[in-house]
Amino acid sequence: MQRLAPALRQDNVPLDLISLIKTILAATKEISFRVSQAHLGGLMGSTLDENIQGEVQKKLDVVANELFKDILLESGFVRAISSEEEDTSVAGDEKGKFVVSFDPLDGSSNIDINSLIGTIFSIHEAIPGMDAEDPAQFQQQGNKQVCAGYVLYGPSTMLVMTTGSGTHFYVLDRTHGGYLLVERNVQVPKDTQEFAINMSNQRFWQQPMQNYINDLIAGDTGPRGKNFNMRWIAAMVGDIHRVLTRGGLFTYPADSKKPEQPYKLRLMYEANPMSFLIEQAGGLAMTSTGRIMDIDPNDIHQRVEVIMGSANEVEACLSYYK
Ligand code: FDP
Repeated sequence: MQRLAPALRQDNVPLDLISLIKTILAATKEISFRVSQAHLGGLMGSTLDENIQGEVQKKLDVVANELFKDILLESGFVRAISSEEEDTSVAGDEKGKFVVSFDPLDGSSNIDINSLIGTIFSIHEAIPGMDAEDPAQFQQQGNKQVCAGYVLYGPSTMLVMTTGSGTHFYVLDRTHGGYLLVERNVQVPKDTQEFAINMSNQRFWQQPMQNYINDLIAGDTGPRGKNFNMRWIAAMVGDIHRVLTRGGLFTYPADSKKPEQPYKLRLMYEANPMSFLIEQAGGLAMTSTGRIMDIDPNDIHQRVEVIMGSANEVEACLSYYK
């Protein structure tokens, strides 16, 4: 099995980006260890704080965020970072070539039940001549990402990453401490009979999504003429991993639960990196009105509607909005 650095060189990834990726992965190895220790390390439960988005921070969220922040800002490769757990972007090295957005631990509600969680990251080149302090560094579309990935802290610790030459799977080999390539150019099957959505929000969805899901549930007695299965891990990182592994449709649609906040997932460190991975694996990553990676970001914590996965099923879903 190939080690990470030669696999990246094979994809012609520049050396400075390889160095940054290795820096990110160093942090994930420590997070993987801490997650596996859980109660033993006294890291279960919540802090007394909320992040800027009003979500209660778990102790592991905070630890993972500090680890990432420190390692990235000390690396010299990074002009600025933005994180789910930071109110604003944080300046790094003025000479840093990259900006990094990350969700240090996605799926926080799974922490306490010893279930799937992961780290998501997205890398852009810094805008030449723009100050590290300037939050406009992050106003770049997803289609400008030079790398995106996630690390899943499951029964094995897996890295799923793209630098624009396909989406590849790696596994952390604890015997030598590095990530090994286990599957190159993963492909999301075009068709699927599996979908992932939080069904408890059904009454709050817009009519097109209500109609689409009703037709999936009707199965072979409805217009789709086939039965569908539903899966919901409740951590985007886990649900997208299943879609990349065996296909499926994942959606977090617009809803009217909180009228001031119609969308749940965040563009910069959830939707964009997952879109890059899904598209590089032959899937589609859309909102009901267009491609996620073509959205012009206006805020580091911007939220967005997400419909992604097997290409033909995403098209089928979008046809209900026409
Ligand atoms: P979490 O809040 O547990 O961190 O955006 C984060 C996220 O998890 C996603 O990973 C997940 O898909 C979604 O929220 C689940 O939210 P709901 O339980 O509110 O549907």
